[in-house]
This record gives sequence, structure tokens and C-alpha cells, in this order.
Amino acid sequence: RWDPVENDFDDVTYHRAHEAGAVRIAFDRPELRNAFRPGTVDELYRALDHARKQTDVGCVLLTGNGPSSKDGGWAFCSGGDQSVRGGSGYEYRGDDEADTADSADVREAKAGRLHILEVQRLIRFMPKPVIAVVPGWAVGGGHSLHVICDMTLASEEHAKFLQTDPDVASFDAGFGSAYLARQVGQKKAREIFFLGKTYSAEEAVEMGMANEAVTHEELENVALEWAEAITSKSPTAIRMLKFGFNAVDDGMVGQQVFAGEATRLGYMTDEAQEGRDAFLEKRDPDFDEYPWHY
Ligand code: 1HA
Repeated sequence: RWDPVENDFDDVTYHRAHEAGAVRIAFDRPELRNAFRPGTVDELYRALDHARKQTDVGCVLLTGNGPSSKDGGWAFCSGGDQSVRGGSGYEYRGDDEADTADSADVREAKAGRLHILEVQRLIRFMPKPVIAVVPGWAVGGGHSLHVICDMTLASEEHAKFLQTDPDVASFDAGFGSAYLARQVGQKKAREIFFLGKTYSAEEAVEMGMANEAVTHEELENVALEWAEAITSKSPTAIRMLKFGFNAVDDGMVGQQVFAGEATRLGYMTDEAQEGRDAFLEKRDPDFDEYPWHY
């Protein structure tokens, strides 16, 4: 059902649904509860950006592979890999094959940076829905990733939601908390970050940060059904709705993204082409036949 998309990834798998306009991108470090190191995040970015550019792909499923061969545990993602966190951030290490291709100065420039906020922005601003498919733990920066996705589908049996950021002296004071508060309310969002309690799939649905909990066995089937429902609809309508939902919280950037799409639609009209043609033909534009719609 899933065909591999050609790639050179080590920490992420990337598949295209056979004959459907959906892709599946998955963290592939199940023994570490799918924690991400710098190379993982860069691969994730590249996979998402590839999916963004495919004009016949309308939906991305973001998930975590499992179970762990060590103890059978499942995870969506447990956030930043604490074992490569150095004094000034997350470090590329020798075994981080994903980045050995970079020259020494590029590695130096990237040192300590986990480009996870760039990934968050890519998910937020790509013109197609990204669905978090949560088969197990969604923790820390992994929790924030599910928050930023357009929708969340969770495994009834294994999904667990937990914010450990303040335990490890980290803090997503951006989308991971602010957008969460939009979903669950201010008090509940503060509880999630300040108390660090673990929530079940059912509780996540109840508080509004997950859409639905389904049996673990059905998880990927339902995810694909959702993707197919989305990709059967009008691409323009879905894109405008996503950016419309974002705009109110994204300030002038939200307006800019929405306006970019409006301009694209405007350019498709005869009226816009008259403007362009008049310029190229060195004459005054004649907009008389285009009504002032009300
Ligand atoms: O918040 C941000 C950022 C915010 C703004 C900007 C950038 C950010 C970048 C990153 C982050 C963060 O992600 S900070 C939060 C980092 N993550 C954590 O604090 C979660 C740490 N992990 C846990 O709390 C637990 O492992 C767990 C709740 C996910 C699972 O618990 P469980 O089922 O009891 O399993 P456990 O035995 O703990 O874990 C299995 C294996 O996975 C362990 O390794 P082993 O003993 O088998 O050798 C464990 O060490 C490893 N592991 C799990 N999570 C991580 C990890 N190793 C490294 N890093 C992890 N995050």
C-alpha cells in the first residue's frame, strides 16, 4: 500500500500511498522513542519540503515507526535527543550519518542548532494539511509537533501525551505552547506545561488537542482514510481554509500568506491578464468590462 519515495535518509522513512495523493513521513528511531537529533530534523525538513512541492500530493501523515525492538514501546516522537545535547545546544555526532556530507565549516555553522522551529513553520505554512498520527508517546518537542499539525489522530491503547520541557530546562514558548492554548484553553495549556502530567488519547480528544482516538490496529487505516477524504476535495478550497484558520493567529505573516494565495487566484482572471497585456502593449488598461462585484 505504501511505496518508498527515493531518499538517503537514516532517521526518517518516507513513503507515498499507492495511487493516493498522500505521503507518510515517520520518525525511525523507535529504540529512543523516536527522539530527534539534528540530522533527524534536517531529514524531516527535507521530506516535508519534498511533499510540499508535489502538486499531486494533498496530505501528509506524520508519524513514528515502532514498536521498539528493545521493549515493544510505541512513540510518535519524544522530542530532542538528550544524549547529544551539549553545553550550547544539540550536537552533530560522528554517528549522525545524515550530516557527514556537510563540509567542516557548514557543520560548525550548524552546531548546536536543532532546526525544529523551521520544521514547525514548514508544517504551519505548507498549503496542505499535515496529520499527526500518534501511535505512542508524544513528548516534549514531539508533543509540540503534534500540536502544530493540522489534525491529530491517536492510538487508543498506546498514545500518551506529555510535556517534559521544563523538566529538562527547555521551553517551546512559541507555537508549542501558544497554539496549544488556542486548542485546549489557557488554564489547561499551563497545566500541561507546569505540572507535566501524562494524558491518554481519550483525554487529549476530550480537551481538544486531538481529533479522534481509534484502536491501534485501525490507526493507519483511519489516517489514510482521512488523507483520502482530504485529497478528494478541492485543493484550492483546502489551501484557502488552512491559511484562513492560521491567519487570525499569525498576524501580518498570516495575512501575507493568505494574500499570496489571493494574488495567485487573482492572476488567473481575465482582468489580471488585461493589466499585464496593457503594460506589455504599452497602452492604458481597459477594465470597463470587469464589474465592481458586490
Ligand atoms: O522543547 C524543545 C524545544 C523547544 C524550543 C526549541 C527547540 C526545542 C528542541 C527540543 C525540545 C525538546 O524536545 S525538550 C524535551 C526533550 N524530551 C524529553 O524530555 C523526553 C525524555 N523522555 C522521556 O521522558 C521518556 O523516555 C518517555 C516519556 C518519552 C518514554 O518513557 P518510557 O516509556 O518509560 O521509556 P524510557 O525507558 O524512558 O525510554 C526508552 C529509551 O529511549 C531509553 O533509552 P535506554 O534506557 O533504552 O537506553 C531512553 O533514554 C530513550 N529516550 C527516550 N526519550 C529520549 C531518549 N533518549 C534521548 N532523548 C530522548 N528525548
